[in-house]
Amino acid sequence: KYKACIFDLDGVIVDTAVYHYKAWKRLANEMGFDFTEHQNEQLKGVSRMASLELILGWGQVTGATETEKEEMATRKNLWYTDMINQMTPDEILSGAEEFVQGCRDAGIKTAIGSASKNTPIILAKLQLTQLFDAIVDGNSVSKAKPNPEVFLKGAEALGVAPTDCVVFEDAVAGVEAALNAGMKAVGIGSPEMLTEADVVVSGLDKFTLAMLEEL
Ligand code: B16
Ligand code: MG
Repeated sequence: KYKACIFDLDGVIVDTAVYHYKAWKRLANEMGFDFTEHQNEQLKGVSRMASLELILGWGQVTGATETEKEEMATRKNLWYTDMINQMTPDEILSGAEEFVQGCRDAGIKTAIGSASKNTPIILAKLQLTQLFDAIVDGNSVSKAKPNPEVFLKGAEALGVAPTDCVVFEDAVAGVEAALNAGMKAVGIGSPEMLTEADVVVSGLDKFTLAMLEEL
């Protein structure tokens, strides 16, 4: 019954949060403060510049100019992409590749809907690029989740109506973005966190095409 599945990247297909954390932590440490892995949870699904704003707030860093902020974000991204460049297909989350392939085999279109500007390189390193009919990422959207832009653009690129799409998301803002787009939302993570999702599973290894039909 559903014609397309749109997948968030970080936290759904691959776990890059650990690399984001290492790189942001290094930036914070260079400025003389630290933040916890728990705080890092709040950065999931949040854009690069919005993440920087949150981190500067935690370190009570005030008065940085826009140019300085751009430089900080660029510095963090260089450390991050150094790590991303070492990734291999072993890091694909359990069941993700199998589920996406299963969708394709069943005639369901597939797309990526991510906030990350590094989406193309991550997909290339995981050797998954060809598994998606459309890729909408941080390079092609201007409004961050929970704005539905990223998923609406995905549906448009696939030529499918939003109501015929199901989104897979690990972030609260991402689930909201899916619902704001008029799509169904499958939460990847814990039901306590992703309360608005239509259904929540711990990973794509726990989701089936039969469950898709029941949404
Ligand atoms: P970049 P998603 C998001 O990806 C990450 O969850 C978030 O932590 C990150 O800040 C954001 O991408 C931007 O990433 O710095 O690579 O452009 O979950 O929307 O796939
Ligand atoms: Mg995510």
